[in-house]
Amino acid sequence: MTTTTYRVEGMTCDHCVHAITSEISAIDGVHGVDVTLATGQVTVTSESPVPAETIRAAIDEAGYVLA
Ligand SMILES: [Cu+2]
Repeated sequence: MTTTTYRVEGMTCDHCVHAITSEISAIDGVHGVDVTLATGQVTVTSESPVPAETIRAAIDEAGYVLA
């Protein structure tokens, strides 16, 4: 298992947390997504490292920006 923390800009409420969580959870091999709204931190647990571009695309799809 690999755990990586990213910072996402633009999240303001529980809806944002949900949108980010569901987009990243849909990535192959991702087992868990933990979002801390106050700091904008998104911690992703996956079977093997997920390419940063894949994470960026998912965050993009949800309507937010990878810092
Ligand atoms: Cu929101």
